[in-house]
Amino acid sequence: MDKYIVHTLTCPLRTPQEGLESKLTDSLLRLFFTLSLAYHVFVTISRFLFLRCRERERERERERELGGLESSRITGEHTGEQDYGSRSTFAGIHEELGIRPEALCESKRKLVDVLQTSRLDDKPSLPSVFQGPFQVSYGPATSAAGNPEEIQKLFPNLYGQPSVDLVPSTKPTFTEKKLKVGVVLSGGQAPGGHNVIAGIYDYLQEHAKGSILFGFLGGPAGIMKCKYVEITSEFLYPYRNQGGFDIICSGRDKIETPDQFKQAMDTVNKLDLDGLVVIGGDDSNTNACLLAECFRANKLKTHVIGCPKTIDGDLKSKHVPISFGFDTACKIYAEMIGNVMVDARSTGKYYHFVRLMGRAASHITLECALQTHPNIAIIGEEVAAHHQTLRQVVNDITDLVCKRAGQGKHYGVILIPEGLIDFIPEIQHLIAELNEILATSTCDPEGHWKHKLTPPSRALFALLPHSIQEELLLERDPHGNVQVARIETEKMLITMVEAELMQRKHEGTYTNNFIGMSHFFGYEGRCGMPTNFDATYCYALGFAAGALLQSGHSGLIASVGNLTAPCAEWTVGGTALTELMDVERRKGKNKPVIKKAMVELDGAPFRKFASVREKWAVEDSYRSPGPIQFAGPTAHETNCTLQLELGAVAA
Ligand SMILES: *[C@@H]1O[C@H](CO)[C@@H](O)[C@H](O)[C@H]1NC(C)=O
Ligand SMILES: CC(=O)N[C@H]1CO[C@H](CO)[C@@H](O)[C@@H]1O
Repeated sequence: MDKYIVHTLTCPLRTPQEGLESKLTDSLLRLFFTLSLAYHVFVTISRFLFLRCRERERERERERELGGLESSRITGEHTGEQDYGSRSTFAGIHEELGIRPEALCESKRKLVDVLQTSRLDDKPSLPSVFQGPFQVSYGPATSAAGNPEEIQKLFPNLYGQPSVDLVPSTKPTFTEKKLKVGVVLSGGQAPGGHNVIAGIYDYLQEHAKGSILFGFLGGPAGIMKCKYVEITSEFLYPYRNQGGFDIICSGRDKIETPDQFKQAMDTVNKLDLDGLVVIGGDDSNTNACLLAECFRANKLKTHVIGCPKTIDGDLKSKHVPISFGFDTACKIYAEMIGNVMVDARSTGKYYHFVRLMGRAASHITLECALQTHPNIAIIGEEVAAHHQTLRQVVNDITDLVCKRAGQGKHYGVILIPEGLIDFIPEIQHLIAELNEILATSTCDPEGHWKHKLTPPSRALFALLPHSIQEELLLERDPHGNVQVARIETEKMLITMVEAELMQRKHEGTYTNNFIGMSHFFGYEGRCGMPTNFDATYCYALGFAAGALLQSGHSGLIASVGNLTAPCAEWTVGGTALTELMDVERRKGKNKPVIKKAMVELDGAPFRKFASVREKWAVEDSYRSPGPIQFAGPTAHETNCTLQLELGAVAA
């Protein structure tokens, strides 16, 4: 094209014929130029529009990540949440991406692993009460975990209802009327969720043939937007005894506003539901109770039953001995910790600092310590009870490093609960001050802003490693607050121990080398194939939920007890959700909450740990339990926390 232009422009002599031709050529050329100009303008504008769209798409993506979508199948990756995000709009995202939620579930799970496949046909045992006809036996009227008058005001239709036990009877007591039931997975994954759904499904098939089970897609958003699938036997099969929540996926939305309650009512009316099972942690079960109250107050026939789910182990009470997923997650972490211990002893030169998931409570760290016998396991609740400072925690670790060095040991394993920072008051003060300061001003590079900190906070800030200082200043959530959970405590402690050892080197009290290795075990444990215990426990919970709905109960959490006995002797029933509740003042309003169960320092598991930890600190009593077993001598162990709490083994 360029050549042609050059040619026409440089042609010196023209005949008239040529003149006409060149005029024609000129106008053709002009037309061509115009067209090409228009084309360029068009391309530029579309490019601009495309880039803007992409930018907006990215923004939306970021919002979504903050919202903590619980589906790795859609985003292709985990979204870094751990209950710190606020909202997700799972169904909305499907619409935006043009994905039908139904299609998501049409792409049936394909199992290619021999072990996974072999687990599919493993039918969990059932408590003996389900072997024959049973009836309901009621306990005394219940109260609340705290502020009973307030709880009564918030739940006038449910408050005080008795807990329920299923007991054998001579003849069937419930009509086998067909039921329509919905189920929803709410919050972070925990191994065994699929078996709860399998339990509900099988219960309905066995005891109310012809019943229908709907699975709401993507968590509570699925209820609000009425996005669901019907769960059939073929659909369910590839998920039996498997980890994950991908059968219907989960989400973190809460049904909170009057509008959202209305949407939920519309959905259960539209589907004509007799029951709704909410599988979730403390917040989700609180939400389940609010729904139960709302449906009853509005005279809907839909009953609501909760199921205790969370790997963190902080949802428990007298009647709910444990939440599902805890057992599997701890065994997965214990395997990895055991491996790291063998590594420590093999190389002889590393200190492994392992941070474990579990949010505020240190149940996971304690259970893993009991299973693996580390040199140190920090228990957040103890740090709080003794008002320990960060400096003291660091000094304790450093002292042990020096002591072991004296024995010629330059390695060790240290377990750190994710919630440690929540328990050190001085860090809480620092964070509160930072939130305050950063809300109104920015940090000048010269550091003048630091003078706004109180002297103790300023001293603490100066003590922190540079990377942690940056995390504190830069990583904020959408509300502008420091993201405490993102702070890599294990790295922080390594750096601080290094600094302290350097100091001691100067003083001549330590002469060796210290190499710290950091680990965070979290997501690795949330979706493992459930242990025999979790698989069986969850299946029983599903049966319990089915039975509670069939017997016409609402506002209860399915509870299966006597868990250290063989499965046949497990007790089955439901506990009033209001009995687990207390009120908390949030934003000037009384909000019902299920109190998180923290590690009790006078409880058997902690006492057991406290009695042996000094030995573990200096001697290497490492225990490497290996991978989860489904058959063989250790396949049916439930472990330490539960055994000790229920008094099955002496502390
Ligand atoms: C719990 O299990 C034990 C066996 O370990 C059994 O003797 C007891 O009767 C069971 N308790 C209940 C309430 O079923
Ligand atoms: C890891 C661990 O401590 N496992 C224990 C689990 O419980 C059984 C008893 O059922 C014990 O024998 C195991 O040692």
